[in-house]
Amino acid sequence: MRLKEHLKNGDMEIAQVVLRIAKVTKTISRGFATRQGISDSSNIYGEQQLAMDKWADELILSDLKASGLVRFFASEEQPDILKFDSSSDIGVTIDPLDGSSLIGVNLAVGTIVGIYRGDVLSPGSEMVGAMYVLYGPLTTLNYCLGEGVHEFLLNEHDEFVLQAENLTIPDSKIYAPGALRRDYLPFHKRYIETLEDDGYKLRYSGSFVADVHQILHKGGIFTYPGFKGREEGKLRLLFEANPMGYIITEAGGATSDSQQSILSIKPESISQRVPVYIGGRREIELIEKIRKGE
Ligand code: AHM
Ligand code: MG
Repeated sequence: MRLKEHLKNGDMEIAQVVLRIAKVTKTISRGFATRQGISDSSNIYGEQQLAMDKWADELILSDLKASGLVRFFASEEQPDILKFDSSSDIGVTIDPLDGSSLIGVNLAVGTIVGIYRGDVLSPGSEMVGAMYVLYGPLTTLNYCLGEGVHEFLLNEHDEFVLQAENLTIPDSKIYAPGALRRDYLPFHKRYIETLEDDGYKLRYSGSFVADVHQILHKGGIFTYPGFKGREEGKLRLLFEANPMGYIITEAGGATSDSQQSILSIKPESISQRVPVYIGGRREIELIEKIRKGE
């Protein structure tokens, strides 16, 4: 089944937005080969990687602006929330290419999208949907509009076709820990040591969207914590933590900043950062318990 057919029983306005973005991600997917290549020096890479980020941002921005479907648009690449001409109240957040520092070494990166009715500066629990596209050996699209997490594969005919419906996060002992160990805060250090003592295996690529995708399929925990010198962490609430947290929560997992669900946080600015724990419920309960017992 194609993405369009899969979306036909839901909110048609939101479905249109998902389809528009899905179409643009096909162009982004082709762009890795046509614009980037796998060659040249690291210096040239640096410049090209940046160009790929901005290019992806421009593509999505101009498409959604022209569509008339979206009123509010916030992107990790833009300083402010943009307001488009539209009679709808749909708000969209975009991380156009998460993990882009890995493009030059051919590891998986992705586009992350949050969807709102109204203001995007709202708690993640108010999202009406989220999706992400992962550009790996295959290009896959996962979406959730409040009724299950579904996965599509970009096939040889350039169509997103259904791979799996109603994904649920399994139980497993995988951990994907960001940040430097020497900068861990004491409660986080205890958390990581507890996982290690319990036999958790390290699986971390440095691409948030790819690492969380792995957790969705295999279980366990992704964390990019607050750390010494930056207690608010690195990852962004609006563009990264909320959409992926929404999807993992809808798949039966959970999310936390170590004290509360990330989805309950009211953002104060679009660039707000947040300590991130995303994964199975057991692992989320554990971090909150350890933090409380500090
Ligand atoms: P980006 O949006 O600039 O790509 O930054 C986000 C990325 C995440 O994908 C990843 O988890 C994290 O930054 C890794 O950061 P670092 O390499 O600094 O540990
Ligand atoms: Mg990012």
